[in-house]
Amino acid sequence: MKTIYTADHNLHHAAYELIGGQMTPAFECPRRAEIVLEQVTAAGLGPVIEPTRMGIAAAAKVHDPRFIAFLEQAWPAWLAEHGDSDALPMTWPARSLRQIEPDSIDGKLGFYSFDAGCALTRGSFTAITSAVEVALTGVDLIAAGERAAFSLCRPPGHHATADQMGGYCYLNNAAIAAQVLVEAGARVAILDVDYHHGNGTQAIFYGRPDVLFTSIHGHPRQEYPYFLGYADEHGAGQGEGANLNLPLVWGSAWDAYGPALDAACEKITAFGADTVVVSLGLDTFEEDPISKFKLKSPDYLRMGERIAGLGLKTLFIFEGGYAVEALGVNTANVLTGFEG
Ligand code: Q9C
Ligand code: ZN
Repeated sequence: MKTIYTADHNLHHAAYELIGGQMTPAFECPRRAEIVLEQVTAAGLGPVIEPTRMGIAAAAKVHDPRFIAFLEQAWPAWLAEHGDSDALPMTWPARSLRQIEPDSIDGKLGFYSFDAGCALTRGSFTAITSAVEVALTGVDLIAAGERAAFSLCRPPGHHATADQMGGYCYLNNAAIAAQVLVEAGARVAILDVDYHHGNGTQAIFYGRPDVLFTSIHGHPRQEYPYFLGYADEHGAGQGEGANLNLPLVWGSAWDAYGPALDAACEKITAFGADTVVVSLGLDTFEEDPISKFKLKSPDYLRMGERIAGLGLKTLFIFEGGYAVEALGVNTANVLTGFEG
């Protein structure tokens, strides 16, 4: 299969994140995409192509245009207020507070985010928009008849909601791709295998019957993003039945993960999908520095085989994964397992 990649992702590079009370070098770093590119190339998976520069008008199909405008304008406003340091939110409109967009950049950063894991740097908006183009170029390949494609997006997207960034995510690459596929006539299911619940993707499609969202992730009682991802979230209104969460507890290995993946795949088959968008996070790996599942490198071959067993058109969209040394091999293993 083809991989879509652009070096633009390097323009987004947060210096630090606050973890466990310590300013720690940011886990979501440019090297992640570079090592995946290296290993996908070494595995001989197929050509690596640049994204088509179609712009991000399609992002407004799932995101609030005011949020997209905020992302575009945030850096110059931060630079004027604070100088050339990472733009980070620190105050949020939590329970008891008013939901009114402030004028100042610090207020806006809180209004349009749900955590502090989403720094904006000078080139972030270029990287964010290029990641959307990488995802949409994957859509074009599928629409043109390819069985599968790998959109090597960075920054990731699945935590981003219609109007909030968070969890290293800004625009929801997978949700935008899924929406464009739907509008092209596809019946789309999303399979989110990132360690963290894809709260943004779930929220975007929660009331809709036409896109199925399935996710296997750390249980929200234990794991980020903490406030969504329970098994009793089945969809709302017309979307009732089109959402499946399979939370697993800390320490889960393939013996628990494999059956959960089977359950997600059976739901996707029952939904009658013809296309699956895979939010491909590799932070389920046993050595991931911020995660607590225990998958091993060969397990990713099985993951790819099981996804191939769906027999559907498949768009892989890169999400999380922070054990950088093994990240490339683990990603290539999913794709190799899929190709069979
Ligand atoms: N105690 C993705 O994988 N912070 N995002 C975790 C660790 C947020 C992960 C703090 C993790 C976000 C795309
Ligand atoms: Zn993750």
